[in-house]
Amino acid sequence: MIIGHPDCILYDPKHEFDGTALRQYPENPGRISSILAEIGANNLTVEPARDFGNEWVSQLHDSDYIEFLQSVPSDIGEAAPTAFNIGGRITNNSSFYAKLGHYLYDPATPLTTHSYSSAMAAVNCALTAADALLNNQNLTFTVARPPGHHVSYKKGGGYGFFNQAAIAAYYVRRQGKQVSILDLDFHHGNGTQALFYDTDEVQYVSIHGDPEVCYPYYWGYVDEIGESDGKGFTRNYPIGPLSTDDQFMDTLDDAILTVIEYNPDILIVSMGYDTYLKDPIAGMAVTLDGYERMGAALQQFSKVAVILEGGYHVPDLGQCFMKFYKGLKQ
Ligand code: OKP
Ligand code: ZN
Repeated sequence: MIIGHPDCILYDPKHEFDGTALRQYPENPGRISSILAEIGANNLTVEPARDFGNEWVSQLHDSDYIEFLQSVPSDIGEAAPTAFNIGGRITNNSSFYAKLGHYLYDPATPLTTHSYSSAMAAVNCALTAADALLNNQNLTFTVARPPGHHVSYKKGGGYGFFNQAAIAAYYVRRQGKQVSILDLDFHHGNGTQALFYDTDEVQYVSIHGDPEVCYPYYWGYVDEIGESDGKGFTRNYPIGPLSTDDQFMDTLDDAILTVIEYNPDILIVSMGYDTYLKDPIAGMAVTLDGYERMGAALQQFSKVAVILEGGYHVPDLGQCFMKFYKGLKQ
């Protein structure tokens, strides 16, 4: 079952600041069209997401942060912080730009009036995908954006505003199921890690580019394993930023053993196709065949929800998705 929502294409900023210049925004609605075209070409269909309201978003994100995203002034255009709050204060009367630097943690995630609607649609897709596993489905996929795995309790960034994979995991955990999140996006899911760092309620396992050289830079080292009740329930597998299919698969086999130890009823995959060899912003040396192999390696799990995170080579993104889909489905 594949799940989508029309609001996922509303958020459409034109530019990001890449440290030197403005460039075309890589995380754009064309990503969705690329995947939908491939889904259509394979005679598959997309089911609409259900509306879960605000309840589950509010469990994992701060209410003032949610309100801030909901009340972006209509004349603001594409707003990025001019200063970050690294330990100071805001008040209820703080201006929009003061709050912007307080609630975002990177300069390359522009906030627009549509950020909230698209992020909320992506949450509803993830919740619909997870909820279907509690009923009669065994395998669900979202075709949704923006990505969410960099988003923590009250800090957006990494192209996203709500952490839909974490929210879906929390939801199934509250329904009494054991749940693991396996994060295969190129980038470390620092937001997901932070949300579950001190709890054994959700296991978080990630494979990603070495943080010494790869965004988000400051998280994802092997010795980050969780704390207090969460000790041992976060596991990180940093790998070389140019890893091949074979290297990725070797690490995936190890990561899968770690998930099997936890023995989840439900596996949530934070899936990014930005490990692809042609990815314009990240990219390892993973090929289309590599995605089929990754999918096949996950067949052993009985209930899997695949949540879309990154993947920025728009022309090939649909094929990456479909290879992974077919590898996992067979
Ligand atoms: C979101 B997801 C690299 C700049 C990276 C932000 C990347 C966000 C990725 N030169 N800027 O994990 O795919
Ligand atoms: Zn990524």
